[in-house]
Amino acid sequence: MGTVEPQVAADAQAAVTDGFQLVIDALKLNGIDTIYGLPGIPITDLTRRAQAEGLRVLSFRHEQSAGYAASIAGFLTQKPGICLTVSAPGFLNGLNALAHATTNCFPMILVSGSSEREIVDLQQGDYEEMDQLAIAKPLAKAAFRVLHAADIGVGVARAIRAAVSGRPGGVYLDLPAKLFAQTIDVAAGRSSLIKVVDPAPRQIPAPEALERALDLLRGAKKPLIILGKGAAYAQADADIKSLVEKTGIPYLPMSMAKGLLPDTHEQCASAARSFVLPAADVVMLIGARLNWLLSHGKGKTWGGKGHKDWGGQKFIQVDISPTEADSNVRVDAPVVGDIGSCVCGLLAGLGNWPQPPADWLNAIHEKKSANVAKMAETLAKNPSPMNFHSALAVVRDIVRANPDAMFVNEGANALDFTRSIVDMYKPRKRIDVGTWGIMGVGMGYCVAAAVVTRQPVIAVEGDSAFGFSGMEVETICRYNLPVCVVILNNNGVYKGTDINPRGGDVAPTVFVKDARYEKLMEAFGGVGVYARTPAELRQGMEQALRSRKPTLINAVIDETAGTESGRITSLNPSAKKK
Ligand code: ADP
Ligand code: TPW
Repeated sequence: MGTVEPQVAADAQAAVTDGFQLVIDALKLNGIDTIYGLPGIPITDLTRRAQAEGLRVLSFRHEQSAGYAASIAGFLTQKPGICLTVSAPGFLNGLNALAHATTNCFPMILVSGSSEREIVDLQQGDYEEMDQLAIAKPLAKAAFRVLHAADIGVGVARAIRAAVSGRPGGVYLDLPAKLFAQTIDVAAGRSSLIKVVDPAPRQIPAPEALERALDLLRGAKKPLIILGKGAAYAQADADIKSLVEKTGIPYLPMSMAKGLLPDTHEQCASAARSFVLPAADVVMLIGARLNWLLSHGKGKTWGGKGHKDWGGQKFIQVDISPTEADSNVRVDAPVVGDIGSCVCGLLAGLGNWPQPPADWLNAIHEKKSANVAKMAETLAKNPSPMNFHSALAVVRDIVRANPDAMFVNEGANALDFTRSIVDMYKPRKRIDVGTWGIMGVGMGYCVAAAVVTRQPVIAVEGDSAFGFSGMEVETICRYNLPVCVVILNNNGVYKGTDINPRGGDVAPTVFVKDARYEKLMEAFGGVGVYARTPAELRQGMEQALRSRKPTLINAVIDETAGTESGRITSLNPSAKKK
């Protein structure tokens, strides 16, 4: 081989691109500006180079938190949240979040590096060997692997389309280590990339489906609308508000749909939930499934005689998934399409809409008033030590004064009480445990919420719930995010008073008493607050929102407060023999 002139060598070098670069280019071309991940073989250089190319690369302490962050970024932005992990164990740590995204209908792409295919497939024991694609498939909406640099553009395009089109979900993209260093001609690389056109196409509902739904709703004596997180995701806020207000129909927001219309809205029936569900005759679900969170549309919650009996309601279901209707009970009027188009179609067909019968509205109003008054009495009490109610009365005031703040919530009692006490005023502010009632989303959600919305974040966490992602307070401090974590600390899972009848170890639900969680935040330069009274809690929260400094408030509450599993005690299997 002869020697090569230096200039020629430089030109030759400049004329090729590699797998690292093509992944970055493909993401950027599709408007993706943030990666949530954790570096290591084989993706460390990908994180460095992505950062050098202007992508925001947020590094977490555990892939699960990075994954949850990506999933909720997807929910908030309608763009797939990207989680980047290393092979086998990193991939598995991220997989929980991928499954969570699929279950919750959030668009997310888990991108994992993987080991050498030839060795993995012959099971010869590679570094972090695992057939990741096969493992991801059942938990993802779709899963792809790219073997050649020239296919990176297609791989990323397919992943984006799969994540955001139709019912959104989690997508897995497998990138073997060898791919990153592969080089191809720059021009060929450039032309292999795909800018996805119309990644989530509108899906227009059939006119007869709209008519069927409107006919059913028009004839109802006791109509009810249920808004789910699909409705929040759809970002059709103004039309949803119009539909609710023009029809005059009372509505119930599911947890993450709170604030789609302000919870203080006259038509909001949350405070009369147990009255309206069994009493309603026609129920229109908009982006909500009749899963366990709605008692499967039957049973006593819905006025059915027995555990599994239909309560007699007729259902209209507005959903993008054509197979969702009839999943639990008969749906008389499915309206299949994207919520924006469906709601727009419903609005157009309203005509001269008759308001719901006054006796229905009055009955709801009465129940609401009575329940609100009862709750106000409870909230006004100031017991010592604090309990869930007296602490949450403070949180409720702070959220009312800061309606733009994002709100993260997880725990059992800490979740259930907060959901019913703390009103939300704007769409997509409340993000929580979702369809699975999962613990561990907390700090990952805080990071993504702060980064995506640039608003301050308030997180109300059970002490157990917080522990699942607690180390990410370092991440919050590192990026100096305006996050105020409030731990409702009752010394354990559900509460802190269980006793081990045999002595020795403490009971499985009990933690170290009077743990000083606030010091964890101080360890990384954030602000820690130890709050034993509502006044101390209020002061801490106000200061956190003013300063925008990472803050953790350890709100000590009565360790006897709380019930097993919060409001879902009945889901615990109970043995006949104790
Ligand atoms: P919740 O837990 O709030 O009751 P679910 O997660 O059970 O809500 O239901 C959300 C539903 O919304 C899913 O069935 C999903 O298919 C649907 N969905 C999500 N995005 C859209 C959209 N853009 N248009 C129509 N339906 C959607
Ligand atoms: C991934 C089971 C549900 S709620 C909860 C656990 C462990 C914690 C409740 O205690 P906390 O709240 O947070 O202190 P509080 O107010 O009731 O005292 N693992 C996962 N997800 C779930 N849901 C569990 C376990 C669980």
